[in-house]
Amino acid sequence: MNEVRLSDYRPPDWLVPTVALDVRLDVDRTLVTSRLTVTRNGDHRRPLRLDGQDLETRRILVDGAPVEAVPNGEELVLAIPGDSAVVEIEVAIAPRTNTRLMGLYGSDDLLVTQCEAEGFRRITWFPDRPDVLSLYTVRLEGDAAQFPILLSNGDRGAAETLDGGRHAVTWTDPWPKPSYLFAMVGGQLAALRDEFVTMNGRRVELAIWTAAADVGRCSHAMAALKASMDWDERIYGREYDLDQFNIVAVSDFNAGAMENKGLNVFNSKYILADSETATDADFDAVAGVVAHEYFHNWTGNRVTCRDWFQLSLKEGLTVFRDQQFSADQGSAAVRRIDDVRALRAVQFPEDAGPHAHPIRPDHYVEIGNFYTATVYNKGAEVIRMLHTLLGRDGFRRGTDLYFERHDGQAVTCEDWVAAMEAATGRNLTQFRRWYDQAGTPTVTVHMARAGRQLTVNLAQSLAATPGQPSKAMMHMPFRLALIGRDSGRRIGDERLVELTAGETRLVFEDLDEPVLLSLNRGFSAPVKVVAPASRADLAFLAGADDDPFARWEAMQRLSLDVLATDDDPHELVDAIAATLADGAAGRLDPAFVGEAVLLPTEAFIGDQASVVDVESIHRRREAARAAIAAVLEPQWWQAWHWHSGTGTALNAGAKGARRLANVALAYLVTAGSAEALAAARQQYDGAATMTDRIGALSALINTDTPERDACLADFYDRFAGNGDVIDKWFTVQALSTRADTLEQVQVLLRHKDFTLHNPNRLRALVGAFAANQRRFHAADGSGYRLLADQLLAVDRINPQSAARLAVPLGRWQRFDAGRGALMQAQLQRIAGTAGVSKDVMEMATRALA
Ligand code: B3K
Ligand code: ZN
Repeated sequence: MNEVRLSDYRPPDWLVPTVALDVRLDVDRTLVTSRLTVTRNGDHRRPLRLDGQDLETRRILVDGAPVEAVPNGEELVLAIPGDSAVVEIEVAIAPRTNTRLMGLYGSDDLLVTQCEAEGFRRITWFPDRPDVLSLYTVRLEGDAAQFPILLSNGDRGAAETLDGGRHAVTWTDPWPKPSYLFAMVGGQLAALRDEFVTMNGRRVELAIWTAAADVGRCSHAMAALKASMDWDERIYGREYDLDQFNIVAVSDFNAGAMENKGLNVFNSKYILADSETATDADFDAVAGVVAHEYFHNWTGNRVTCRDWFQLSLKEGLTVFRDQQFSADQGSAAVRRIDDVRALRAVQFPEDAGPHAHPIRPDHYVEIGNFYTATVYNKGAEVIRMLHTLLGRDGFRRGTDLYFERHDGQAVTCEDWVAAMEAATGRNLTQFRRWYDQAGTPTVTVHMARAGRQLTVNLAQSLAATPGQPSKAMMHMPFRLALIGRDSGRRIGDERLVELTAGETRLVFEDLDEPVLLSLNRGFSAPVKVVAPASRADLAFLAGADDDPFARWEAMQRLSLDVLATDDDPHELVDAIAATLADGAAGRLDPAFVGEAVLLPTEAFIGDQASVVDVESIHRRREAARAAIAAVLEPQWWQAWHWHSGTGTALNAGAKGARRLANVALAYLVTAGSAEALAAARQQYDGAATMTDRIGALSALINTDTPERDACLADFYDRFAGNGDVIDKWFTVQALSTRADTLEQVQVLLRHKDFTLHNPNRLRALVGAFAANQRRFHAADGSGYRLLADQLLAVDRINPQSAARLAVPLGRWQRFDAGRGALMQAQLQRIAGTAGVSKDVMEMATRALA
């Protein structure tokens, strides 16, 4: 496998100041003529090297003269005698057979592009790297009936009506951009339109394009777009810079969305939403992704990445910005808990396994494999730590300087950190290690009390990761406070301690009562904290900590402690009862209560142990759920009665109420009374929102009851034809804890609505099943075999999608020897299959290393 290394980076030999594309759209054979001005970069005699993939090259001209160059695989080398030239190349491409969904491809009746990271080379020959920035003019031509709407980046220019029912539109983007931000779309689309006036009075036309029948489901996305534009002006002083902003929603898409300049392309899942079809979580995800892609206009587009090793420069920063935006829109505490939950569910395991890599990796085979939770979510945590260390104003001075210095450039993570240092005078030398070192640090806390004095010792450590046997100390902001064990109040102010050494000692004087530690408040550092605490103390903190994250964390720690044993879970039951009582008395909001009373997932419980014991974890967790359900049955009924039937409002209060009602319903169904099944059925039938409908179905899905079967059948009939909702129907079944789940998944793989061609559908069934710890990790390896079969089948269609399916098998070292061997055997089978893609090969071989 051919490895790309950060240390091999060299500036481009040739620059391409301008690109003119002329594209004749056709589903079977699209003709692309490019006209590139190229200029020699630096003092060298090297030829011009262009990247291309799956292109039929028809004609090459240099300065108007035909050239007899023949592509060598995925490279075309052109000798250019002078220091500049005009290169014209005509190629043909075949969108219909482009199942990789990279480059130009068909989705429903549309033709659409995806270029990040290396898709532009599937459209035309080009130096397809992010440090080559060009001004683009794009003329799109096609049949006027088949492609009435023709979109590309920038501002819309002249339209032409042509003979034979054809037409053309020319788009000009005034901002230089790398090829990965190029986009074009053609097809029958309708728009939801609006406008936004920027802080300097620029009137921007906004349009969200989708099938005509779906225009009514775009208003939430439109509201989120306008809110994002306003927020970025207020918080970061960033203004939009074109007269138009277009978004297109498509059904077939590898990622969530793409920030192409002025023409974002979205997975329809992150645009279309109404209360019938989208859950509250979906509404939040739509707003979050719309904001994320919009924020990329500055963090990614105006200032872009020099090379793909710098991916976190734009992704970590933009995730942090979208998290800040979402926190400002609703309950900041619940958002933070959700962010941490996601980090722990995906990124911590990645950082602890064979695919661990720093947020700035230093080598890759296929860059598509590095769009990871580490680069994105840990990357965002690293930016958040800078925000904490520098303070809000210092951070803003830093971003202002970063934009001022680097607007229009392709830069590195080092340039970002250097701007932060220059703007604030802080020395971030040690902090830079977050960019180089993989793995989740651990902070181990000890405390010693002597009279009125308390000494707290904080020790950091970081285990070896692949390729990094020894690690240096990190610089981390660690927030902590003392909580009085008698008063239940915070003692003194919260402290922000900067951990830089192996051990840090803190001394607190003049304490009048016993105290407990409230640690890593707000999850100020993305680390694991190990601190001794009795169950009674954790239960106390779960009721008294004044930091909402730490309060939730105390409940998680208590749960993990109880679930690690076969003990009677009464401490946990009591703590949940106390939380519900605080909620009922109005001392806690329902959204927080709904989070706090949820047990950690089986996967997260497994992450705490050195060897994941699949059966015991499941048995203990189910036993605890049953006890919590039975002992607190009256409280669950009360919570359900109070909070169900909230209607369709999307404010934080209504969302919180629905959340708690659905958690309560799930416990009631677990308790198993006939009344509970009837309540679930009633909620399902009368649901005003998808949150309530899928909440009832999820509560029933683990049962063996007529209610389950009836609701499941109704759900399919009710939403047949709506892809995003039918995905939920597949997922809810794949996540069932019932013993027949694997068999059901096999049946669903043959369902007429299942296809390997649609990445959402694949994730909804196969991806979801691989997250079902109890059933995927069947002791006989049948789950692993199923996953590997699907992976190999998808690899022939879409390698990027296939490679992601290798991740769960890469966890083999975490399981018992029997399961570990069965997982390895599937990885070996994958790696040994002839013709496997480099995407999959890289993931499988790293997993086996
Ligand atoms: N930048 C895109 C990622 C595209 C993924 C390509 N494999 C989406 C985003 O992070 O905003
Ligand atoms: Zn992004």
